[in-house]
Amino acid sequence: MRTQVGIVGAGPAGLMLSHLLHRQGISSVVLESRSRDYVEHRVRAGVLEQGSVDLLRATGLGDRLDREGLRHEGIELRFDGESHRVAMTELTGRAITVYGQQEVVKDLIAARLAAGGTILFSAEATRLSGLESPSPVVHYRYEGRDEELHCDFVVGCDGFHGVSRSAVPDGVLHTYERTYPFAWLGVLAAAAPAVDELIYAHHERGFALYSMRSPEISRLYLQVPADEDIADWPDERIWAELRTRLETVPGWSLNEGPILEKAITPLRSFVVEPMQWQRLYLAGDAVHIVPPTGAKGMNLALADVALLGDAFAAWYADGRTDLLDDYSRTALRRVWRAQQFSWWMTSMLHRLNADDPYEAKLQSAALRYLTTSPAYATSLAENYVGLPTV
Ligand code: FAS
Ligand code: PHB
Repeated sequence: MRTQVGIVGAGPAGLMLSHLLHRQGISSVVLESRSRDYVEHRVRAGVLEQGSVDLLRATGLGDRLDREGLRHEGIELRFDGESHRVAMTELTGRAITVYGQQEVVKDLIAARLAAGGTILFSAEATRLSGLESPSPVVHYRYEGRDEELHCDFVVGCDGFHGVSRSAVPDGVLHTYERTYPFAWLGVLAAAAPAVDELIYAHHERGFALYSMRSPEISRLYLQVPADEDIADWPDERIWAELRTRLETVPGWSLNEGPILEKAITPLRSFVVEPMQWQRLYLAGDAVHIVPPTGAKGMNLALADVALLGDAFAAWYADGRTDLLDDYSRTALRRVWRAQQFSWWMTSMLHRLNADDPYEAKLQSAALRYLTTSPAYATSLAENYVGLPTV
């Protein structure tokens, strides 16, 4: 098989890139190791920055998003038995939209297939070769056979556990990493959200987050130890802990309902530099991971490929290499901004080490300052809704 841009991974990054390239008349093939049903039902992120919403609308993918997405102009911080709203739109003129990652993925797959695009599901990329040559190859396994995809460029959008990053020879990439001694236990529940904006709660027993997917579906998270076993968390224990950490203001209670899905996700901060080697470009979770406290994961993936889409368009239209050469440096500016913001939100809102009361006091002081300093609140707000430029 031959195409101009070979893309490994049908997550938000890979699918959006294929969509953007198509709009520029550039061919691409997306190889995805899982089935279509699996990727369309995988529960992950839920918050779209203003820039991501603008990108989806500008590329013809705004209809269902505008119909079903929930626009939020603020978030709530809960700590020390109080709740404080950060009026993000008032402070920045921009907003977020709550719209599940799997909905973004469904819309992108539908758009690609409707436009005659090629997405091979259950096609696992096994290795990359010829990346130093003008015609690299993606080797993949499909329907029991070893196949080859010949292309001009390969883009690794295959997430943290993908094969693309490991195709770069040793010594080329620099890895920056931070792991956290805690994880998130996330649940999807058939319960109408008791709030119309997200609640970020700092509690002596640990962090909690009240989010949602629709007027019928809530999405809630609890900070748990990194080595926690989900088997130790029967539904009733989850609800009891959520009540303890979130029902901290008088007269407010959360809505409970059947838990549809629950999982524990480790928290990690991770960046690989550069995001390109020879004819291989890397985007999204394949090169950077943020703890989800800042709701940046999916948005960074979309921002990376928005840059790449323009860079490939300049190459194929005018043979320009400047945008391709600048891709890594330009993308990394936004990546490190999001890394710092996500680490800051995580450090301020999670229970760090229980036997250090001084640290807990510092966290309360930072949270209180957010409620008294418009400048500090604006800093949180502008990072949360997404900075137009970085
Ligand atoms: P993705 O991981 O979405 O997509 C990569 C794709 O590549 C996958 O479909 C994978 O199957 C495929 N692939 C891998 N290896 C391959 C191979 N060899 N051949 C072919 N295909 C291959 N962010 C939030 O803001 N909120 C959350 O609650 C949240 N929850 C998360 C939970 C989990 C378990 C994870 C891993 C991430 C979560 N994130 C969350 C972050 C998430 O949103 C990511 O940032 C986002 O999925 C990144 O998108 P992509 O880079 O496209 O990678
Ligand atoms: C989510 O809705 O899944 C979500 C929202 C905000 C976050 C992380 C996850 O910070």
